[in-house]
Amino acid sequence: MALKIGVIGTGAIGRDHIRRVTKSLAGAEIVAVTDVNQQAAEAVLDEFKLSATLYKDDVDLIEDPNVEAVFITSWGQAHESSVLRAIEAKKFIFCEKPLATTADGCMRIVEAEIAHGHPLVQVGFMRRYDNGYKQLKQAIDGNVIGEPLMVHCAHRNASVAERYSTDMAIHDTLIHEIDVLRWLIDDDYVSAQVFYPKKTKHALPHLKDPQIVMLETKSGVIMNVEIFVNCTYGYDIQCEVVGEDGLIRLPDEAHIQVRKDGQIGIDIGMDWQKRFAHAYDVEVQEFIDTVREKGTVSGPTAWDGYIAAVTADACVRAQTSNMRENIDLPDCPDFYKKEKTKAQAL
Ligand code: NAI
Ligand code: ISE
Repeated sequence: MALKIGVIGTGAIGRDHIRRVTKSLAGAEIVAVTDVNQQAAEAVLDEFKLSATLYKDDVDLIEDPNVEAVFITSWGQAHESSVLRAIEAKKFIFCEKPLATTADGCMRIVEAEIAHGHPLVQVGFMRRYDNGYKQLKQAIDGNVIGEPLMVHCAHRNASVAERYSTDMAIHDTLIHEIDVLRWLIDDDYVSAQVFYPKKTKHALPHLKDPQIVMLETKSGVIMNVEIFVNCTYGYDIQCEVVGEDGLIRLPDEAHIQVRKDGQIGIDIGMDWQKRFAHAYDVEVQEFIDTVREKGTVSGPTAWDGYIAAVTADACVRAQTSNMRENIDLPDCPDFYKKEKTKAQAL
């Protein structure tokens, strides 16, 4: 039987996940949708010729007994209440990043999931499913470069919407590196610091762009991440890990090389939808398969969402203090330690 999914938020990524579930993945169907912009939801139903129920809000959708799993792809501020309701209704949850916009909000979700007693929540940190990052992880775990010492990254968007603010460079953009670097190095953060290079003429007056964030881990690894969201030339994700015995670098997506008009060119794309298309497919397919076949979830957890939020908060503090901000992380609850071990065995 196909997994019956209800989608809350049918904007850019909600629509994209509906497309992949409907057109390219196996084992699931969209049975319900909702969006505060009801016309947007209707348009998506029409576009994919879905006979799903259109609900006026998330509460009714979550309570529909026909909905077995919920995709939360609304704006970040709306995530917490939908996740908490879905946990209460014992539905499996795939929630886009951020899990919640505050660390306290993420902690409320962690506590609700622990009280429920079984994992229900997967957070949409899709980079863990990207082939390139998986290869980096394998190399680090296989001791190919010895102990990692430094990580140099860039997260560049061609442009951003007018509403994008300086702190969104952390909560909305850097949050991907916060999660994936901690997963790669398997170490927690202890401090964060932010630097502002010369500002680009392409950023609106209210936005500081680019920014450089320095993160330090417990074992002393230093990571510098350039966030540049008006780089204009394309969507460009770079990651280089320098170890004691060598260096590994995230590969670019494989695309043909075009030699034309006296130049050599390789398409790098203009947005995240294209760059991480395969990672989103794998991430969502694994969610579907794990829920259907094992009655659980196995991807990035609510605890990972909480750690990312605490780290992001320290980075936001560092944006204004111009100081090195400490990151104090509590111990991982046994519930998530056990679930991590189980997920690795799946
Ligand atoms: P969007 O603005 O294109 O779409 C969000 C949709 O949610 C809108 O249609 C809006 O009307 C709807 N919405 C807002 N509050 C709602 C509520 N309470 N109930 C129902 N619908 C509601 O935004 P986008 O880019 O699709 O982002 C959505 C989420 O996905 C954000 O949390 C964002 O950070 C995340 N995201 C993740 C990406 C990734 O790489 N994993 C990429 C892009 C977005
Ligand atoms: C967006 O919300 C994403 O999650 C993209 O992956 C990221 O590159 C972009 O900066 C965010 O705004």
